[in-house]
Amino acid sequence: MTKQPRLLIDALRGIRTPRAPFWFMRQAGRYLPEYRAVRATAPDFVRFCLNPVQAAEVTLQPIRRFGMDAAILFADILLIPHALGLEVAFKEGEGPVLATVTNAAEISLLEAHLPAAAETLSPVYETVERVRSALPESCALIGFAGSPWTVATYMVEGRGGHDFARVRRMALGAPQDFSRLIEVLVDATVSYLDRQITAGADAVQLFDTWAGVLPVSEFERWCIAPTAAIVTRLRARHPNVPIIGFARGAGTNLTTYASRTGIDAIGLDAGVAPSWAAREVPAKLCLQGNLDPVLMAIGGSALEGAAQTILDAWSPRSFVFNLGHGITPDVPVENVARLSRLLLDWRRAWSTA
Ligand code: 1CP
Repeated sequence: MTKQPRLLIDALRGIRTPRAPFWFMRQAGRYLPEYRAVRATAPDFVRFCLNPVQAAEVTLQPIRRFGMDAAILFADILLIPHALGLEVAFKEGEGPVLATVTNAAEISLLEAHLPAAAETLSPVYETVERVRSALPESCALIGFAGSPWTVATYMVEGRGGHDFARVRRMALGAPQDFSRLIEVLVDATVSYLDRQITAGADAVQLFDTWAGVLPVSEFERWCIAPTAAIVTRLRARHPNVPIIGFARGAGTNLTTYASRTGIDAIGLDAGVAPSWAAREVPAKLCLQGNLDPVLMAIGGSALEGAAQTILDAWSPRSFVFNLGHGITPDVPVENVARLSRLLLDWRRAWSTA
């Protein structure tokens, strides 16, 4: 047990903390000059993620500057396809490029890599150990993985979110093959997150960045069911480690996502009105989000006003302040510092309980 309480973990467990804990998606990254300096010395992005000294350093950088309540492990959701033997490259200005998975034979090849996949990623667990021992006791460490649907979109499309025609066609036209792919990803993700938790992660987040691509009729099968399977299996091994689910763009599907996946906290994107979430998400779930990241680039009273709207709407509940999506490279460091100060100074009005 920790001596000092971790605000983030309390909030994720449903406790109304004196102030809202905060962290920002993609809080390590290209908007920070000290990140760019480390990045410039790495041969490529995958090797950067698998270098525990460098990955630990960039995980800690935003905490030193801004004092967030949580660090998020520096890694990438595409390390699982890499560990399953798929070629993954990050091209300058182009984002990730992957060898594509198109048929049953290629899925069998991935399956063959499954027993060793979690072990291939052991440098990540060393990063977790290094970060946990360097972090202030009161700061939580969040481990993460992509959700199977989102990771599968990259594996079938071969790249990021431009056109989801191939993955949609595979899910609808070859559902048996596609569900095998999803099962491989569920297994790999459970082992990977299990190892992150054993190494010292205090909570984990599942990123379903492309959940919004799924029509209602397929949302249950490809988003909710695999997420619920991961949650059930992780919880059996680690009953006290909170799990955050982030199904970006899921809109009205969020209510079933919240109630049927078994997650402890729900990450919300900026398309969700804070007042809607306060009303519609079951009270036992912690809310996390959901400031428009563009406001982080703009700053000033627009940023502070929108932050205040979230604080006011969610004050009666347990919540974690975050962005609706990741910080972009154009965000001025000063805006992150300003918002962090505002959040560190904020106090819950207990009378609204
Ligand atoms: O050269 C660079 O610096 C590359 C930029 C970058 C960074 C900083 C990539 C490539 N990944 C990361 C790190 C990363 N990725 C983290 C670490 C924590 C942090 O930065 O604070 C995390 C949590 C992720 C997760 C991730 N990767 C997601 C889910 C979250 C989200 O933003 O929706 C996704 C979709 C990815 C894929 C990916 N990796 C990198 C890029 C540019 C992308 C997105 C490409 C696309 O739009 O499809």
